Amino acid sequence: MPFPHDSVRDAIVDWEAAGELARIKKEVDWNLEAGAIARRALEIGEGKNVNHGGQPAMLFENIKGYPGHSIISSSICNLKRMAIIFGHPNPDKATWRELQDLYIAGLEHPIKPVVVKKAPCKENKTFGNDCNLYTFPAPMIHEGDGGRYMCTYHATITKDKNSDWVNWGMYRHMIHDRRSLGCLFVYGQHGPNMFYQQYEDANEPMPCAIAINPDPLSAIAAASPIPAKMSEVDAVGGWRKKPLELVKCETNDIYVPASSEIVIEGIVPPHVRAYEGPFGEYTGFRASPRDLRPVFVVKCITWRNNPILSMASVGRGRDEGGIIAPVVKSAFYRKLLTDAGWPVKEVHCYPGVADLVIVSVKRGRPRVAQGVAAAIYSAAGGLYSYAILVCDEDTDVFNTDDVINSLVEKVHPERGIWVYHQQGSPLQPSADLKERMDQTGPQIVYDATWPLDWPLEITAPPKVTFAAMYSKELQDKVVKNWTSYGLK
Ligand SMILES: Cc1cc2nc3c(=O)[nH]c(=O)nc-3n(C[C@H](O)[C@H](O)[C@H](O)COP(=O)(O)O)c2cc1C
Ligand SMILES: [Mn+2]
Repeated sequence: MPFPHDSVRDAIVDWEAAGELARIKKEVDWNLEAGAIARRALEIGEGKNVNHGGQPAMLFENIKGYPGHSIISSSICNLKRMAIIFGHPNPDKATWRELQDLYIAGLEHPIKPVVVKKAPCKENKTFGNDCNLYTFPAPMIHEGDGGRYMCTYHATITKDKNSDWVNWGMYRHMIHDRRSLGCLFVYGQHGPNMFYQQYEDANEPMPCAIAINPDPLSAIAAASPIPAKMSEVDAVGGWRKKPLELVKCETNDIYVPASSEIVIEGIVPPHVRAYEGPFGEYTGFRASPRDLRPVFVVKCITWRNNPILSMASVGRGRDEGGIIAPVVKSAFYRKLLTDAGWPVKEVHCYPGVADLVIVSVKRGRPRVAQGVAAAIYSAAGGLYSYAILVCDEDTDVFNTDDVINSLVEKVHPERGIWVYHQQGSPLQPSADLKERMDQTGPQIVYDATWPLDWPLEITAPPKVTFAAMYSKELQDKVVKNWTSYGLK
């Protein structure tokens, strides 16, 4: 199947051909079993720092009580599956940095979508009181979740009230009843800002559509910090190098990816709240309490024949967010910092613990760690990056041993740690309950750069590594003779 993939079904063909998809034909219960299988798979190999390999995506084809339905889980949980959908020429060898570059190239050459009249997502339709979310096998993912989650990997689409800007975001939705969903609308995120600051302020319902399982690049766009006023769909066009096909909703003026498996149309009414959550979260903890949150009221559901629902069994480690962020957030921060004139070399949101942002910088600018951190913490999506490690440029941010070495050996315990109070995350496990509920949790910066007033040759301890200690001549000799020493 050639790049780009027009639907998740196209991507499934390619992932399967690359050994990156398992079809699970045995009957599986939507009630905890599917979530448990996916969670275990994501934890196999933990600690081994594998960027390729790991467990495949899973297509559950036999869901108890739901003939004709299936669920795909963990679609983007390793670098290789992500490389495949970005059209990388050699997915087995792809690096984080190469994917960051593909990501930025798309943003710099956005392509507008095209509108089609006929679309696969319209094969089935229900309206008003005939809508029933329980038609679909929405999973109870973790023990302790507040309900069945219809949307954990999707695009929630809203329109700016004052301009043409359309936003796609990935905000989880729990089923309340046949026709309503809860929304985790975090302050500072684009779609939630539109709701709180525009529609709710004007006491108007916000039109909204949720596209479940669009083509995989569209799902990645929804989970990406695309700058405000730029529509995620234009970025998708840029990555595809080809426009994406959209189709109009039945009950409002929102356009959705035509190949989506399921589309839920509706409104988010002003000043209505219902208890949402809790939910097992990507941090590896269930930190955000059940709370009163906005409600999505369903007006219409359309879907493809034999629809494929998506599921992210998020938790500790390399779930969807933990793998997407090292590409999309790292690329966004690198571009943002570089454009603002910070002397940044590399940025790496750590795979699986992507709230840690590792930044390497060229020496020279005073207070560089503090400046870099303030820029990240003030940026869109920066509220999820509450630990930043700033290193000198000779630290390889993609090398875990090098990163931990810098954190422990170069961060001065008194002078190297800075605490910020910018935007807090409601999901931050280390913040206390009130801080989580108010979004006022603090952030930390570890400065692992040698102080500017240390003359490097005199005060800074020299690095003791093969590359740093020996002449190029001797290094070349040792490498050349390696096998003749009897070594592998
Ligand atoms: C699987 C997954 C689930 C997510 N759930 C939420 C959520 O419930 N609420 C939220 O505010 N952000 C959530 N995010 C993060 C946002 O999707 C991300 O910050 C994105 O940039 C939001 O779009 P926006 O920048 O247009 O607001 C999730 C990300 C992933 C990968
Ligand atoms: Mn956005």
